[in-house]
Amino acid sequence: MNKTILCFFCFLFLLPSCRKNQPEKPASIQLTIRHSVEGNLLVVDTMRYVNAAGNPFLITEIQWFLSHLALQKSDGSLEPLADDEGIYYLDTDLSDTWTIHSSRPINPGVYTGLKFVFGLNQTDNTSGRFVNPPESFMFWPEQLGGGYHYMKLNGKWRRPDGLIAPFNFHLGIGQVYDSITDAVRFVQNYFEVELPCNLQLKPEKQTSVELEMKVEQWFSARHPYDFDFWGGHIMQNQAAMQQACENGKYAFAIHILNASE
Ligand SMILES: [Cu+2]
Repeated sequence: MNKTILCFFCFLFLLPSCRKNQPEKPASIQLTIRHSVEGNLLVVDTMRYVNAAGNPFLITEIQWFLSHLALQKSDGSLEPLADDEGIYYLDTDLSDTWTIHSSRPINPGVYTGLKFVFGLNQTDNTSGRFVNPPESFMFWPEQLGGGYHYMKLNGKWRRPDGLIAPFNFHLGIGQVYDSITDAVRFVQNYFEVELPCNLQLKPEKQTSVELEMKVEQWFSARHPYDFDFWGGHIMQNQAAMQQACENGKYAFAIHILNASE
């Protein structure tokens, strides 16, 4: 066999294996945040909702952070959507905060879950981190533990005496005060959310996913949250914030919208 023919056969033999070694082109993902009450899009500023404790209430706005957003594989490994801490500020009044795009190449493949931190973890939650509004407006007072609100969920409820009272359902670092010395211990109230899904990301394709916050769950999932009992301000009430966070773990759902061709 002459050398040219031999080389040609070698080339044919090597070609498929060369192809196999080429890395797959990355995928991308777009996450849209939807705030709902009992399955319907949140309608603000009207007294149309009643929570599990029987309080008629309205919502004026919701501002919150989610961070460390990542897709999860069946072996538990994570594919983060960003190279940094992946901190996102979401605001029912600011529509441009409702969409999150992956900012790094995402490995194509099958993912079985979406994972994120509600709020900011202890390492990320440092005072002065955000210098510009709206994020900077989320600061949490230094004497209450510092850093930032995880969430400001603001609204009003109708008290049994008929008066409409404002509530600041605000979550952040909690405090436990020693009854004798009055020394304060801070409590990290952030929590992780894991949402199972079956997501197949294809090379060079953008997949759209909806992350739903089921607002009513904050007041009902595990504890009927009673505004008449807790009052309108809970930033210094760790018992109330704990109940809220235990409810909040069940306030999220994921929906796969489409994988664009
Ligand atoms: Cu507050």
